[in-house]
Amino acid sequence: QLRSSDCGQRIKSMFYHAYNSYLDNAFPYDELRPLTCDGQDTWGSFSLTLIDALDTLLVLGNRTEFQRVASILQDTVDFDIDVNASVFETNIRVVGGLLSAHLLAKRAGMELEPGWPCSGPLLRMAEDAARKLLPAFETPTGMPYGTVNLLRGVSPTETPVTCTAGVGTFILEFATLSRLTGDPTFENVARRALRALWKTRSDIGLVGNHIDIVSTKWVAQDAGIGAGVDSYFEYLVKGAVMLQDEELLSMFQAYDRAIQNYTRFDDWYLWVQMHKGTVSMPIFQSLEAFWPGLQSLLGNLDSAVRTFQNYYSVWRQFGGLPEFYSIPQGYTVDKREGYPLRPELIESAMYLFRATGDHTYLQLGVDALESIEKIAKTPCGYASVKDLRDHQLDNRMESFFLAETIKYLYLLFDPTHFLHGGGTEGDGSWEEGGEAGECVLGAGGFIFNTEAHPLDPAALYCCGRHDQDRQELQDILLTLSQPGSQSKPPPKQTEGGSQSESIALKPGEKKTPPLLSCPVQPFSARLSILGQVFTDDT
Ligand code: DMJ
Repeated sequence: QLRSSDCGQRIKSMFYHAYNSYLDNAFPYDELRPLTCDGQDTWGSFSLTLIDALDTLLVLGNRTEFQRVASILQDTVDFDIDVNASVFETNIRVVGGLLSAHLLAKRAGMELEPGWPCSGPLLRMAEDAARKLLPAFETPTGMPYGTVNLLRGVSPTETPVTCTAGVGTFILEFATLSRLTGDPTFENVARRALRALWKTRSDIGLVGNHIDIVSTKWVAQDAGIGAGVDSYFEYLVKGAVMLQDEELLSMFQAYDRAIQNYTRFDDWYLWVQMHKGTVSMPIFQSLEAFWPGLQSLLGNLDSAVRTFQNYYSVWRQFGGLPEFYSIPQGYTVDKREGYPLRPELIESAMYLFRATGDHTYLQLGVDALESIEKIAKTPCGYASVKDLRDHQLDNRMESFFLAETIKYLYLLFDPTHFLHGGGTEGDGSWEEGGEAGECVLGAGGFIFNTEAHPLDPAALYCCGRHDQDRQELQDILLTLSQPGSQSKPPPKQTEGGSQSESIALKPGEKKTPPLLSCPVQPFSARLSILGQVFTDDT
């Protein structure tokens, strides 16, 4: 029953049923409407499902279709449009999807332009989309507005109230963009927003759900790990790993202490009032199901396993995860009985299977596969489940179904997939990698953004190095052009305060390992021991 290769085939068929239905009936709209077999624009007007699904094609091994779609997107998608778009969603789905596709382009057999991975058409598209989001960050606090008009910037009537995740879910994509392109603006705005948000935490160390980004007043004061907050915590952890950044990790650790203290009961996580710590909603939300995966990345396996078991029991009760589940009542919450084919529990199963090898997690994969086929399949796609009690459907197939749910399902059953890392493609070092100092990509595993778009940390260091080379050359030329001047120009200071590092070594000199790195370990392995790496004072 648990033959992984059979499951892999079934998951591929699921993908192509949904994907071909989208192409045949909905493209160029953002999403497929699986009950009426047509399309609709939802988060913008950028063929969102195609962008979100692009890297999944490669994950499933379809290089030719990846190449075809990459070139269609280059020819057809235009971000110069008069559309109000969510800053958060555009970032995680569009910028994240394009960045990931750009970084996978070589593996997909695409023709690469000189300078790749530090340049390329998909990178330019990602940059173009991200630039459209920058006006949202021009606020007194640096925390972004939630919506921006892609042509005209932020509307003067735009509400300053934004959810927490909408402020703190940029560092992965924006730092990647900055490090690849050499333009620090993106990383700087993402960091400024994170620091501003950090300052608003309550005396007991919690953040609420919605904040006024101008006045910094908390408008919704429920603190928890689910809707409105989730990926903020995810990005502190993944940002810390990808950028080897202690500041981000210590922010997360402080939050985690407060979360464990005030919100955790019997390995469930409840919602509490952010200032008092009193329970405000004793519910579990399906969006919270990413948490065991994140815990396993931090090495907190026991706790992750127990919380996963709680969540899996809810899945078994309904054959899916209802959006909200009342823990005391053991039942769904009124008007929140739907299951829009979200990925989070499958995502956690993937990480936990990698960490433990326990077949319970494969069983969840089989359950998910069967449930989705049985409840959600329609003649042209897969539909969001409106109500898990009677299996009524909604006329919507969210793009994350192809970007995340199917990708994580597939990766769950393929533990040797290249995206799991493991250092098979290099020895984890980029220092002397490749001929003539080329980058060694894929050497340290991948970091998934919150929409399951894999980012290759090695590329950031390659292009960062490329940028430093350029800067160093410029500095040398500058020095030489000042006759008589022997002095070295002062090192460049980044916003984070750390010095830009020269890669030019003196003969016999050894390169100092970058902060917090474990040079020969894949990033995925580093994640699993992060707790030790970062807390060991010795
Ligand atoms: C996705 O867009 C992302 O995973 C986001 O972080 C949360 N919501 C959906 C999936 O449920």
